[in-house]
Formats: sequence, structure tokens, C-alpha cells
Amino acid sequence: MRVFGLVLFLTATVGLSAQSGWARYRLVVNSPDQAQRLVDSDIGLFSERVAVGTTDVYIGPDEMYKLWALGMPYRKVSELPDPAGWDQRYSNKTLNYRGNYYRYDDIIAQYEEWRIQNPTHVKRFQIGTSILGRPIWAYSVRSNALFSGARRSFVVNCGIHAREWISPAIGMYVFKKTIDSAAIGFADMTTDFSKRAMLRGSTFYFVPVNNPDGYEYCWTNNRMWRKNRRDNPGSSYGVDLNRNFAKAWGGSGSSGNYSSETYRGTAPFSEPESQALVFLANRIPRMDAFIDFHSYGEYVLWPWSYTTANAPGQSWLATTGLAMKNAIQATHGHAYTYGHSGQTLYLAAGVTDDYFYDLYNTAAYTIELRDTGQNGFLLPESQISDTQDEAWAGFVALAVRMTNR
Ligand code: 0X9
Ligand code: ZN
Repeated sequence: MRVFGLVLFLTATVGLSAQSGWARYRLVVNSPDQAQRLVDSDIGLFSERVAVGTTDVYIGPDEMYKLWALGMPYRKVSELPDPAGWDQRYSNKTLNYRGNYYRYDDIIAQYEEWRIQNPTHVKRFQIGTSILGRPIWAYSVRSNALFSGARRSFVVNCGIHAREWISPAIGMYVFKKTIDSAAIGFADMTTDFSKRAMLRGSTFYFVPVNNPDGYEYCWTNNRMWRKNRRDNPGSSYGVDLNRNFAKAWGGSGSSGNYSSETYRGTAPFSEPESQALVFLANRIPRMDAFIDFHSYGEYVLWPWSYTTANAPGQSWLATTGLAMKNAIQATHGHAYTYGHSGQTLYLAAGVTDDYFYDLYNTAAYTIELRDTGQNGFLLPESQISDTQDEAWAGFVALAVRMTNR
């Protein structure tokens, strides 16, 4: 028995990483020119923050030539699991939304279960269809209380980037917690009665997975996929949906190269997945608050992302961002970095939050969930539940601040 157990253990370990041939390399980027070459290449990036200094990339066993072609100094940081075959790795499990990553159909099945259990609070509607024909859903949650004031709308977007699996995972939890909270008149969100009343007059919208094609592609083909599955000219695939929005489209931190990880598409809103968010925005009274959940890095970010200039509402955005950061930190002690996106992270044009902030003056945030680079996009399932707690705390802080905007 003992020997058998040991053999199983070794097989599992080897299967996970040691011999996949994939590895994380750290490059030394010496000039802005070199940084641009890297951004425009089809090399898998650990982070979209590419600047003079060091940056980490994913390299497969047959891809060493790409590293050599760059002509930048590099060293191996760690072995990585094979990006193929993740559907096998997690198969045959009894799923638990606090501890597992789910396939797209399983995510929707979970949302459906909760909708059917709460028919008065929860509605579903289709906001679009992905390139490969998958439905893109939105779920709304509201208390059934009478409310005479102006109703507020809060939109939570998950899974715009395929490989950021923690985002759809926290979406399930925040959705479930919002349903439970609505049932008790949002008493767990705030002790302030007038704010509670306002929350009872609010509707919360959840997009479980904005980019289902990319998400499923991660499971079946390549765990490190980021973009959607647009068939670009010249045998390359994918548009970075978070560069496809109309505000400052085409600007810094986006690429016109089809194979780039930050390829912006042929035109603003060229993709059905980004159009789906516009469809949702048009269907609701006015988008008062918005969070786009990403990973990784542990950041709370607000507009602008396309420029380092402050947005007109900077002081409100900053006060609220700090409230979100503090609420997150109070759960498990993780001190998320908070700040103006372009000043704090890097420039990225054509992102979701800039668009909605510009158009509706939405309290728009991007939250980069765990971790800070130890596992990056491959956040272990053991960290799902704590990250869900953090996401819920950040969400509540914004919901409460939304009531006095
Ligand atoms: O590059 C991105 O799209 C985001 N980072 S990620 O690693 N998840 O891809 C950051 C977006 C930039 N910030 C804002 N949208 N404010
Ligand atoms: Zn992202």
C-alpha cells in the first residue's frame, strides 16, 4: 500500500510540472524599443506590464528560438505545468464553488440553481453571443422592496481575460452573497439605514464570464490564453477585449499586431464579447458602479488607464478606492495596492472602466485579485475562498459608497 501511494504521488508531481518543458523565464529589457518588440510579439507574458527592467514570460519546449530571437538576456525562474490538458487535470471532481474552478457550463449551472431558488430576487438575460456561438449571460439581483427614489445599478464583470480563472470564481461567490444579502435587506452591508434603503432600491448585475470562448480554450487547449477566439488574418487568434472599448481606443498599451497579447482588434467594439457589455449598459437605467475583476497583482485601480492624467472625479474615486482597499485588507490581511490606473500600473487604452467612466461617470474600478506573482494566473484552488472573501469586501465597500454619490 505504501509503495503504491508513493508511486501515485510521484506521478502526480511529475505530471504537474517537472517535465512539461514549460518554464518561466525572466528577461532583461534594456530599452523602450525592446519593450515594444516584446509587446508586439506572440510570446506569452506573465504580466502586461512590460517596461525597461525585468519581465517574466512563458516559454514552451519548442519556443526557445523565440527567446533567442529577442536578443535580450534571460534566466529561468521556475518550471511550469503544461498549459495543455487542464480539462483532464480537474475532471471527476465533486465541485464546490468555494474551492474549485468550474468549466463554463458548470458556472452557468450554478448561477441557474441559485436563480431558480430565488425567483423573486434573481433574473437572467442574454447580453450577447461569443464568436464561437456561446451565450453571454447577465444575472440581476435586487431586493423586492418598494423604493421611490432613483434606482442605482451596479455591474460586476468577470472573466473578460480567459486565463484569470479566479475572476469567474469570485463572481459566483459575490453573486450568491448578494442574493443572500438582498433577502435580509442588505443588513450585512451597512448599519446606516438610509444607505440600506438605497441598496434595497438598487439592482446588481453580474456577468459570470464575459469571454466564454477564451475561458473554455484555457481548459481544453492552452491554460495561458488571454484573449477571445477571433480568427485574425494570418493564422493568429484573439482580440484583447480589454483593449477593444471605445474610450481612447488605439492608444498606449495596446497593439495593432494580430498576434500580440494586447491586440486591440480592427475597430472599437469589433468583438461581440465587448459589445455584450454595451448591450447590458444600454438595457439598464444608468450604470452607477462597475467592477471589472481581473488577476493578478492585488490592486484596486480607477480611471484613467489610457493616460497618467487624473480623471475629473479623482478625489471621490480615490476616497472610494481606499475604502475598498481597507475593506479587503480587513478580511485576510492582504494589502492591495490602490491608485489611479495609469499612474499605478501601466498605460492601457481601450479598457472597460475608462469607457464607462467617460460615458456615464460610473464609479468604475478594476480589481486585480490574488496573487502578487508567486503563482500568477495559476492561483491554486486552495486560495479561492480567501480571495472570494476579499472580492466580496471590495464589492460591498463600493456598493455602500455608491449610495452617496
Ligand atoms: O492589462 C489589463 O488589461 C489589466 N491587467 S491584466 O493583467 N489582468 O491583464 C489591467 C487593466 C488596466 N487598468 C484598468 N483597466 N484600469
Ligand atoms: Zn485581466
